[in-house]
Amino acid sequence: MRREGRRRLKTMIDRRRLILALAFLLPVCVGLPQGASADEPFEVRIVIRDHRFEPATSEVPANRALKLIVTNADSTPEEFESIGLKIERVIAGGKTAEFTVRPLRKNRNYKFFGEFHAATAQGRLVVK
Ligand SMILES: [Cu+2]
Repeated sequence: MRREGRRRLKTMIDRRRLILALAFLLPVCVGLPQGASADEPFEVRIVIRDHRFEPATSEVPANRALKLIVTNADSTPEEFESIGLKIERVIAGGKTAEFTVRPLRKNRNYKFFGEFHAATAQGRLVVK
């Protein structure tokens, strides 16, 4: 009987440990903001305005998929192009285009430009 009691006590302690562990872990999981997970693509928002990119330079994390969201705030179309990223798409005035970019290596730069206004529409991603 004493042995039985000890076993029950041990089970109770194990259960308490489990509950304690869950109590600590749960807020960690729930507390993460949506989209902050490293599995989710990192969002980069770029606006074309007056035939320039805003911002012209965006820092992005290395080794993580990216979602490039490019809004053309001009009334005229622009061709968003990047040779390094293998992107080329015409974005009509007032429209937004999204591009999925593979994880990139650290310390690289990827230039992009607006082919219809290449004199001013120049930008780059800097991978940190
Ligand atoms: Cu082109």
